[in-house]
Amino acid sequence: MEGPIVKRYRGNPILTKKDVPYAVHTVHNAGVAKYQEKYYMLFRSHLDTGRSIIGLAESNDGYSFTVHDKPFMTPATEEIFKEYEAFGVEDPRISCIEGEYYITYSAYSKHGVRIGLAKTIDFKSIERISLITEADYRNVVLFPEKINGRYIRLDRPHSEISPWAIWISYSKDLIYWGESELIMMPVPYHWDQMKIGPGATPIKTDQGWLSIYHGVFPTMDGAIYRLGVALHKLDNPAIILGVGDSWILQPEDPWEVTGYVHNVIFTCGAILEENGTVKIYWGAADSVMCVGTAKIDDLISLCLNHNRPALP
Ligand code: BMA
Repeated sequence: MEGPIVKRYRGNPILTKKDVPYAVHTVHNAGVAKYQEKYYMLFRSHLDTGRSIIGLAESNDGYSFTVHDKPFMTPATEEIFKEYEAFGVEDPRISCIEGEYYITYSAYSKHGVRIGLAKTIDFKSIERISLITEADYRNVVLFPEKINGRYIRLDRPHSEISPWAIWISYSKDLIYWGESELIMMPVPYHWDQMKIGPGATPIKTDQGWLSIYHGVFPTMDGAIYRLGVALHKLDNPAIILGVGDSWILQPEDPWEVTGYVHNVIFTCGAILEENGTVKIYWGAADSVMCVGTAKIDDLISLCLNHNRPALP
């Protein structure tokens, strides 16, 4: 492999608040999916209040996006969602399951942060389905197909006595989840030692499910958010075949190092193309959206050949 494992697109950042036809301060942490040959991006934006809403942008090539006139998702006005989204909706992930696009997002309120599940079939309208965790959870992402007859998700519950880590849960109907299990932990004094969380929707490959996750390292100048990769067994994603020992992307460009929150690379979406490259989308410094490409084989090789254990 020559050069960095993830090649940044030269036209980064690909989306900023200047591209949004309504008043927002940021464009970041977007989920991405392909629908009818187009790329659809659901991005998070901060409002004046500091609370977040979700906008929609579309693209023919995955690099040049046009933002729709109106936000796609704002805090709900109807119960029960109204009560739990009052402080905003954040960080959407999109999983296409049997032709329908499911969106998991963080719902903030005075009660804490929990995960909402919504659905769209056409990126025109959205239907909320259920709140699928209690507080406090963030970064929940669904596998894009049922495995052994069940839906599966990666979870990130919050804990006061253990570093925040990646769990897995199962469901028959997408609403009721259980059999939860801790599957991956941060490693002490490593780039992801402070906390880890699921990132992009897992990508199916013939060698396993590739998960691009975020890992956080604490410094005297605050946290540094980087991306790493893990490979989960195809027919049983609770088994991790390998976690890449080194990160694949860290804040380096000026808009990644400085912004609303400095030193942040945070992904909610990646697309595997037919030529074996993955477009990885990331929010930079909680301010703008960027994209880069990696070869799926390089990411898998990192997981299988230069790895560390998923659990201590
Ligand atoms: C996390 C989340 C992300 C954000 C990151 C860096 O806790 O809030 O949405 O990108 O912090 O601020």
